[in-house]
Amino acid sequence: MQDGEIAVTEFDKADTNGNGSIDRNEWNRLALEDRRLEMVDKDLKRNAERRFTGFALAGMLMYPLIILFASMMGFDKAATLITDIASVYVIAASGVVAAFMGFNAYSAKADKKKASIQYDDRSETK
Ligand SMILES: [Ca+2]
Repeated sequence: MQDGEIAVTEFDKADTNGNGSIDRNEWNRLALEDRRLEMVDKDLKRNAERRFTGFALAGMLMYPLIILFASMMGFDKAATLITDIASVYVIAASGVVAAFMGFNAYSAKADKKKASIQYDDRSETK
């Protein structure tokens, strides 16, 4: 850093009026931004989980068709090999789907209780 440059820290960004401390309304702005980022994160996580579970389910449902297709195309060796791992695959994929359903139900209950940083409503006039 050269002379005359001032490093802008995360604290300086949060201290919008520059008085050197985080006031209630500045804190509330931080809390709001935190909640917003939390919601964006959760949304991305839900989408990823849903897509992953969708792929697992689609693979499980298409499995018999893939075996049929392989044997119709004359790949008998491939059909036999796919059939051999079918039992393991179906159990694993249905486990993924069951876990998705279970954790969704669990986290829906848990989310009602928590929020990371609290909104401070003492500065609001009542
Ligand atoms: Ca301030």
